[in-house]
Amino acid sequence: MALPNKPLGELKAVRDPEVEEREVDILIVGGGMAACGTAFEQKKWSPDAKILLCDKAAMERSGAVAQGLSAINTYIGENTPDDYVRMVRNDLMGIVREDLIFDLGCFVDDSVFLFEEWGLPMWKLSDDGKKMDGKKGLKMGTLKEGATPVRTGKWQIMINGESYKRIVAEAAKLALGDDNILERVFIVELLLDANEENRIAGAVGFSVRENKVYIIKCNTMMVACGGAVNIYQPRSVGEGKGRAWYPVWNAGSTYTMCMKVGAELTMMENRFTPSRYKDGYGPVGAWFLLFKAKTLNGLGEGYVGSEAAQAELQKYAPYGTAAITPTCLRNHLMIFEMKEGRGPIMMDTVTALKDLGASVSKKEFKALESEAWENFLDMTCGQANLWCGTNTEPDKKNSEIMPTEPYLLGSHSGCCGLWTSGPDYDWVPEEYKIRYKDKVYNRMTTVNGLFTSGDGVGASGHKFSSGSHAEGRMCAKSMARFVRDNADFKPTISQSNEELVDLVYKPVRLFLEHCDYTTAIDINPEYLKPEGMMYRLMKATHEYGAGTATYYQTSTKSLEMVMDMLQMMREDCEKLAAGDLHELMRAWEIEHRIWTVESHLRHIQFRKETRYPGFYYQADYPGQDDENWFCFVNSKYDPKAKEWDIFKKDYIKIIPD
Ligand code: SFD
Ligand code: AMP
Repeated sequence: MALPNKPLGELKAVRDPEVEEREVDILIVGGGMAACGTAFEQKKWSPDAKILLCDKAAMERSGAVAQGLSAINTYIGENTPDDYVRMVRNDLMGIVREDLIFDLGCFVDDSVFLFEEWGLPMWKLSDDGKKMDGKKGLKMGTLKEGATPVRTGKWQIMINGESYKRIVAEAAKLALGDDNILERVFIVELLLDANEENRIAGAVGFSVRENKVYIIKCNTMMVACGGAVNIYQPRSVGEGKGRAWYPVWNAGSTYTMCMKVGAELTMMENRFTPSRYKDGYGPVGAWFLLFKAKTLNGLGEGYVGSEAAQAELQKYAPYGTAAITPTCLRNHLMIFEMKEGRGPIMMDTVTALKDLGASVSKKEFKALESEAWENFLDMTCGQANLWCGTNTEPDKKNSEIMPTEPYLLGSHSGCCGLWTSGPDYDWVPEEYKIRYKDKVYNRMTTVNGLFTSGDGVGASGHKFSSGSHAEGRMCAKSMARFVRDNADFKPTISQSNEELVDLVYKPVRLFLEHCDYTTAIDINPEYLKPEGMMYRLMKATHEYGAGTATYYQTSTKSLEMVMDMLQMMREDCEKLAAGDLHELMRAWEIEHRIWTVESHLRHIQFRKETRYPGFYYQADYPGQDDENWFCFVNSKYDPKAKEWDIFKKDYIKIIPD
């Protein structure tokens, strides 16, 4: 249940927090789209199971959909799951888990139907082809009944989505019941079973509203804490620093917590460097697809069709020459122009709106103009504010777009994450199935009983909000079976409660021991604050790890250097100090970020090619090397030996071209 908002100021941390123990059958970590999917579905499949969901924030507005969205980017509709696989495979330069993508493609629309049933307004096409949004759209019937959505692209549909997350969270909360939800509880680490190798048994976390540590035992667990944001120096500075495109609260917890208990990661070298409206981070999809806008270089030229651009795309055939240019290559073309001195890149909103105006009535044009604003007001309201603040009327003045700092995620146009089992169908290769006691559990990681979904599942991007929800629901079914099959399991945790409290509250105790030594509370020879560590991490990745400082380029030597820096940061994290509960969360967030970044850069170091130009460049290995690198790169951290292993895994083609 949500605790009330805090009074003025942060709650001071005390040395000895209260401890609350819980034991459940199913633990859901995270409260975003995927976790809400699991929560909603779980009650149906495990009506008698004890379930608990922990979200670090309040579910109504937590995660990537906090501000809402104006489109659902994965709706199969009249398309086929095979075609969906082809689209994702092409966008991610060939190397994906086709079993996971196909499986998702078969289920995703059902989540979209549920959203509509729960009250999310979807745009519809009227019989004479007019776009009907809000209540007008509702009059056209539901998608499930066969109404036609307003497609922007082949896969995307328009919604009135400011309250999207509230609607999805409400259904999840009603399904679980308030007593089975802990909000404002940050999970710090997962716990393995004391008696059985490689078996999940629980998690430990703390409340950010009370001095309380939670120790939770479970039979099975789904971790969906989203992707990793604020791991690179953002382009925004000063007051704007908190602004980023993806949710700033997601700190790589999914990847770090799972890897620390030994779960295998895949494609962590992949990242998403999105092109966004400069400074406000407004998404560009609606402008490209719905408004049919084009980008211009600084000379006012539509550079995408130029000979130079086409020659660049040729280098990356067959992806570069496909009907839809992959996201990383669209970025590559922008970066190419900028490096050639032909920046900045502008979104030609003026021409797009003028052209649209010519083909529709005045009234319809007014509606489109409103949508240009609503598109941002629904999901990135800061961008609409920035337009106001800079006197930008999109029909009169073009706006600059720019590749942002990199993000790590597995549900949008990126594919890093955990290596999970595919479904147990006969067409799924054995190599893609993960078994526990001879049974295959879809979306289980290589740690027995530990599942993930959404941004957590690697090698299968382009799920977006709807796909993440659907994947969470798919996990629920697997987990229900897992709990039934292993009903006699008694989770046992090797650490004592005291040891776990020592771990979680270490930054608080260090602070309380030494904070009186200096007059400036943030400066102390005995400790450092998470804020300082954040700047250190961002500076290192920015300059050496292919951040914006170097136009996303790194090299063998830079990688070697940043690895040393990361090791030092991990050592120094032992001295992180936190005076209040918010700062304690910051301390754990930076720890999670550092581990996630390390795995990202280790993977880049291992893959000796540049598979995703436009997302990052390995200067010593430019271009793609299909002969040696048309494979997954996977890695595993051994929690006992405290060592990393990184290796190739075969890609298996399932869906023909
Ligand atoms: O415009 C802990 N996304 C879009 N999806 C679409 O379908 N359409 C769009 O229009 C999309 N666009 C978009 C999108 C996201 C953002 C931020 C913008 C625009 C501005 C992507 C989707 O939103 C995304 O794919 C899904 O939300 C991913 O779902 P999931 O469940 O994997 O992640 P989450 O929703 O962020 O939830 C994470 C949860 O974890 C919690 N959490 N809880 C406990 N302990 C910890 N240590 C935790 N760490 C995190 C979070 O609080 C949250 O509840 S557009 O760009 O294309
Ligand atoms: P974005 O707003 O960039 O996050 O994109 C939203 C959706 O539109 C995603 O499904 C993208 O893959 C897709 N998209 C964005 N830009 C383009 C483009 N220029 N061509 C094709 N698809 C695009």
